[in-house]
Amino acid sequence: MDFLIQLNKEFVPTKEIDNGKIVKNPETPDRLKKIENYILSNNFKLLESSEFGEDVIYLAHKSEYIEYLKEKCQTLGEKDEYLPEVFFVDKIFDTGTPLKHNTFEVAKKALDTTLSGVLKTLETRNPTYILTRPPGHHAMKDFAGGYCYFNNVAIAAKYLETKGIRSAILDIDFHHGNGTQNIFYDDKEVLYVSIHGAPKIFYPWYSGFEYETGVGPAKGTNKNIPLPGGATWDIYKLALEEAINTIETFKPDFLIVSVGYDTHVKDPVGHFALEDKDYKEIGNAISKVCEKIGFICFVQEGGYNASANYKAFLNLLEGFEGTRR
Ligand code: SP5
Ligand code: ZN
Repeated sequence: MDFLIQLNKEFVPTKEIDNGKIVKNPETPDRLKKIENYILSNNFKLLESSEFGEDVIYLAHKSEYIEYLKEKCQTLGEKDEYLPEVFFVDKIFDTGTPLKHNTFEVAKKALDTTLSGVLKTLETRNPTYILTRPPGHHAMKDFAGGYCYFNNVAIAAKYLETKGIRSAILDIDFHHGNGTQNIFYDDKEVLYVSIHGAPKIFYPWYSGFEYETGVGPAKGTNKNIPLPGGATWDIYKLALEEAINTIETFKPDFLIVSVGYDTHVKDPVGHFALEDKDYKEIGNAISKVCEKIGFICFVQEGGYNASANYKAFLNLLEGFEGTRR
């Protein structure tokens, strides 16, 4: 596995409104620092990121949204943090996704890092892990939300689509990637498969249901596998098998994994009960499907307990690399 890292340490959101109360925002660089440290101190191949033009953002997002975000950030001072108090106003669909003066800039850097990783993978055929933040899978065509501003994996898949490369996106963050679903709902060239906490109970509540399968020619290219709170490996395993079967049937050229460790039992935001060793099984299962697909990238999404993230990551890596050596 090769790596790219962009933690945007100068971007630290502090607030979120949860159930009407102001609470601490968990989406900070600290949550990924242990993983970064491990990668940097273990002689892995670290790939450089290059800068893309702003036109890549338009592959998945609407111009009104992109321009709003850019202009709003420009009005903010270094210490300002703009947080809407209601859902779906000012191009932000929740109350946990604040704007700071550098939000546009850092979200673009996370995107550049993701695209760089994906292009490197095309070149080298090596699996790549893109350790970056802010995350992306909640960002819709025209709304930020869920700590996400630009949908890193969606833009990557659209970019690949312009080269005639068909992708599947496997989303194993605890939360449904409503943004990724939104962007590909009518696009039959990209398969979106997600395993997540049932939206009847868990964020983002309005999307992630089993009956959402895509529209028009894209019907059947969106698959949601919602699971109950407290789900352990015995339940999760079946969902993962189903997800992988769906991917194998689609026969993508490229697999992008939206990887979140908020499925871990010790995560403070997610509500599953996966344990360290379960991530070894996940890594192993993904490595097997990759024997049939040419290219794979992992892109970081959620995970809010730094130690749990680190252990989950180590196990995932071990499970993934185990069968490849
Ligand atoms: C990338 C990612 O993992 N984003 C997750 C966003 C979750 N945001 C807030 C969830 C708030 C749930 N609060 C439920 C009320 C319990 N008091
Ligand atoms: Zn999440």
